[in-house]
Amino acid sequence: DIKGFIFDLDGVIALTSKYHSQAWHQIADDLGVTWTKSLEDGLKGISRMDSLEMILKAGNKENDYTEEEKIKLAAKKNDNYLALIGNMNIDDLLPGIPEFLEDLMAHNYKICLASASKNSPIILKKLNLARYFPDVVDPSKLKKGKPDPEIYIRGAELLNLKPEECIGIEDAAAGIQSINGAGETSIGIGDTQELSAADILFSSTKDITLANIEAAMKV
Ligand code: B16
Ligand code: MG
Repeated sequence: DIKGFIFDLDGVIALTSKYHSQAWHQIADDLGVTWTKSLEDGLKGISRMDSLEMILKAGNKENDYTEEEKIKLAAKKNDNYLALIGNMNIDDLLPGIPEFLEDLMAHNYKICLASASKNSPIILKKLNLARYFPDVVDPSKLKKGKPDPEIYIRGAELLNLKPEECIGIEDAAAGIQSINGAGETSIGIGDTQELSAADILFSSTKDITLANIEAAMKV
């Protein structure tokens, strides 16, 4: 039986994924790396330093920067990102998410956050959602980021549940891989092709309801 839900943040709860992309796009332009849709999709769910490595690799520049320079570039991306989310408020919540969280609370499901983002506590506050997430996986304590299963395994542990009692919700292929590797049920939000590994797929957050999930799990 499902007893808990583990949420990704960027791209599932709010459209911050768009701002992460814009912030990295600026850095890629500065570095002279061509920005493509596949690079943009590949960065979703990936930690800050791993994202920078991916961008440098796409431009064959992985050996051109010292560790110190890389840390500065990553810090610059975060400054770009924080500027972009400066005016974010509850209007930036994805449709259906507040209702779904209320419904989960009403049915006594356990809830936790498994975001790769070190900014997620600020964002939960800005979106007035902190009360739904007493449990948040700390991404700075992980050995490996998504697509490794560690973050979703840690989420189930925080909830005191077995992986098979948990559903993970993700917008990124790396995240779905992480949920599946943890032995949990995966829900993908987005594109069928990009998220073909998801156990259940919804095209929009509007469709994530307990009734729709129950129906999909019986099939
Ligand atoms: P930060 P998620 C991920 O969050 C984003 O999808 C990814 O684009 C970002 O690089 C990563 O967080 C790290 O974020 O730089 O804020 O620590 O999708 O796992 O909620
Ligand atoms: Mg995401």
